[in-house]
Amino acid sequence: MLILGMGLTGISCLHFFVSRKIYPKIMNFDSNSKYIKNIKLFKNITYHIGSINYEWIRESDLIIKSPGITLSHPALIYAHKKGIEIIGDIELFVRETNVPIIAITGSNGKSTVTTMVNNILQLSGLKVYMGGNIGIPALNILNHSAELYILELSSFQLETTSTLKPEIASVLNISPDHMNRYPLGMTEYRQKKLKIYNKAKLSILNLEDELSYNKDIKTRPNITFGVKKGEYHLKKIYNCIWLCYKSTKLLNTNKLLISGQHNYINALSALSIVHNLNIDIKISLKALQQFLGLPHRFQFVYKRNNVVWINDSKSTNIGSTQSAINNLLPYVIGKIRLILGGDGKLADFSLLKPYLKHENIIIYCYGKSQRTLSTLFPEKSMCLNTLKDTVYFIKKILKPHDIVLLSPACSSVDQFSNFEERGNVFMKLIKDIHQ
Ligand code: UMA
Ligand code: ADP
Repeated sequence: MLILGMGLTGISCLHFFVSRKIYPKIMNFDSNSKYIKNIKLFKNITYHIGSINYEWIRESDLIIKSPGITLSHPALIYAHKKGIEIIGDIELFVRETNVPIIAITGSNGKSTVTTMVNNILQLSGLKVYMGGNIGIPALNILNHSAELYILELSSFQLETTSTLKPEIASVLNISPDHMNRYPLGMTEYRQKKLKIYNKAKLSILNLEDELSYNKDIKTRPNITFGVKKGEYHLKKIYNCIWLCYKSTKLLNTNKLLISGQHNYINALSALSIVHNLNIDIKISLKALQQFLGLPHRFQFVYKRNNVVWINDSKSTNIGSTQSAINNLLPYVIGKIRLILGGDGKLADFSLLKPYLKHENIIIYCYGKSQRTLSTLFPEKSMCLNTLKDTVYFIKKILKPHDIVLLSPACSSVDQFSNFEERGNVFMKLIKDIHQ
């Protein structure tokens, strides 16, 4: 047996096997695994780092692949040709448990909705555990007392999962992402996401996002949500937006601590997901009202001299930047100073153009994709090397009523280890320039 990838997933797989007195081998193709120290702590484990050990691949009867490694990696093509079974940690997890699973995927909003559902179910007294792409490897939450699992699943994880039979499955939305991993483009990416519905007992559908379901899925048991369409929807009554179920008003969104239409939709999807679980609606609404939002997601971090700073570092694709801009445009008096940049993952950034054309938006581009991004609107774009350079530059030209928005539409890995580090650096820079 062979584990590929010495990251969070690889380590969780090692713990899983070693606790069962099974001692797999572990390999990292790159030479830089930040978890090498953790691997060395395991007794009886042999590891290989920095290249492909074809002999180990040939000898293995099962390969457990980390999501960051593409199935089209030469080592995995070789293994596939040899007829070796390749699975991921989620497949291992579902083979191990009979506890019902709520499975959530989508291009944006997964972590937010997964947390909302977790909060609702915990407040109602259920023994639930959440994990998966949210940063807690699924195998780490395997627990004898669990009544329900909530799994956030990425397209990478769904690729190597075949026997998942979720009690409830949801694709929140689909917009372009990870095009560097899908040579066949959106069709391929969408196909991986829709796999979540294959054996689901109940499907939760975003009626306004036609890419996120298909005709066949629509004929199976489902609950629907959407801004206007859907059993769960939003309704504007005078100047207030309400969360509604069919003709019933549930909650005025001004009672929520999170803002932005995308978050109201996230709340609707969380309510749709728990709909069939016999949860008192009052408890669900209470949990939603207590939810503070997750850090680095459209997070208002600082206000001074009538300038607002927003950390949306978790925006790693075009869709999330679009929603951040849409949320702000109705309220902007000064300029939106939008910071874009990082690793674009071969995205077609021209899709951002309609959202950036507003005269109040000024664009600052940094990092690996800065040139491509700056060609969208060269007349109002500026290129800088780093996030630090960008923040210091913006500081000099800020005016009252401006909004500085870090919503980079790119992954962070060109200059940071992850979106958290990027967001934390941004917040530290804001603090530094205001001292
Ligand atoms: N590696 C190689 N060769 C490669 C690729 C990776 O050797 O070609 C090695 C790296 O050196 C590293 C290890 O594999 O040591 C990393 O594996 P990994 O990238 O799968 O990372 P993990 O630490 O296992 O984290 C993964 C998810 N990462 C990815 O899918 C890229 C985490 O999601 C997830 O939280 C974690 O498992 C637990 O389930 C992160 C993510 O960015 C947040 N996800 C993407 C997203 O949300 O857009 C899908
Ligand atoms: P994911 O886990 O899918 O990456 P997050 O909840 O972490 O989702 O949010 C990631 C980014 O997407 C953030 O920039 C956030 O503001 C934005 N976002 C959250 N929900 C939605 C949504 N329903 N539609 C569009 N963007 C969203």
